[in-house]
Parts: sequence; structure tokens; C-alpha cells
Amino acid sequence: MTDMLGRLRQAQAYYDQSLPPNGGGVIPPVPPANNVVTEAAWGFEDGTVAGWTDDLGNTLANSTAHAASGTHSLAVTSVSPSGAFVTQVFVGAAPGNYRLSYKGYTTIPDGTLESEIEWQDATHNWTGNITPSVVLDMLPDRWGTYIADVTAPANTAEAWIKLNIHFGASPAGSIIYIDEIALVPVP
Ligand SMILES: [Ca+2]
Repeated sequence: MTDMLGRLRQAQAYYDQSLPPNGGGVIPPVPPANNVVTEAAWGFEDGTVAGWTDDLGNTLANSTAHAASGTHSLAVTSVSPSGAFVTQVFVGAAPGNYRLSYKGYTTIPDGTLESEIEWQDATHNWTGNITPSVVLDMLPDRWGTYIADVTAPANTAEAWIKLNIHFGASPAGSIIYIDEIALVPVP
């Protein structure tokens, strides 16, 4: 039953487009409490990519062109139509329910956001893979929030967060900006 409940929770993901069109620049960065993601990797205000990498060869860079809050975000620039797979492992995750969220901004008409989490134990072995099988369309020229409610299985010690970012049919050089990446425990 627990597994069934977990699977049901994995399917929950949606895209919140209620943010102001221009997002940040004027909104102070306030990291959520108990975020598994480090503050630098959440909001990019330190001017780096904060340990995020892309497995598909796209370019990651810190940017001040757009920000959901503060003045910095992560710019993901496409080099191929296959999209980006922006990943990082974080320690400090434990079994239980979480909300994964991140914010995206783009000017292209066909950007989409998706996510996966691979939960690992203390010895970096796989304990369960959460894949909200939902690809969410971005609305151009405004910030939106990707949200997925997920469950970390027993023995979880680390969360390998994977942000699947797609550029649709837009040409190489297209940019999707990411900010406020959070994995927060929820009741
Ligand atoms: Ca920021």
C-alpha cells in the first residue's frame, strides 16, 4: 500500500504560471527552510553554477539577464535538440514526502520542463527512482514554477535531482533560465 501511495504521489506535477511576468530583479531571494538543495544551488546568487552539470553537452552559465528572485539565475543554452539534463546529487535527504520545485523563464515558444529524482542510500546505491511522467509547457516571457510532489523510499540518504529541460524545435543557442531549485520535506 505504501508503494501504491508512493506511486500515486509520483504522478503529481504541475506548472504554476501565476508569477509576475518579469519575475525577479526586485524580489529578494529567501531560500525555503529545510531545503535539501544548498543556498547557492537554489538561487545562484553567488555567481556560479553551484555544482550543477548537464549530461547532454549543453552550456550552463550563471546569468544576470533574468532572475526569479535576487539578480542571478542558471542559463541553460542549447547545443542540440535533445534538450538538457541538469543534474546534481545532494546529501541529507531522508525517507519521506518532499516537494520538488524549480522556476523557469524563456523567450522561446516551445520550452518544456520535466524532472526526475534518483534516491540513493548512504553508499550511493539506488533505492528508488521518482519520475513524475509529466512534461509541462512553459509560457514564454514570464517565470513559471514546475512543482512535483514525490516520496523518498526507505534507506534514502541522498537525492540525485535531474531537471529535464527541453527546447522543442527552437534552434541551437536557445536559452532557458532556471532559478529557485528546491527539494523540501512536506508532511
Ligand atoms: Ca536567483
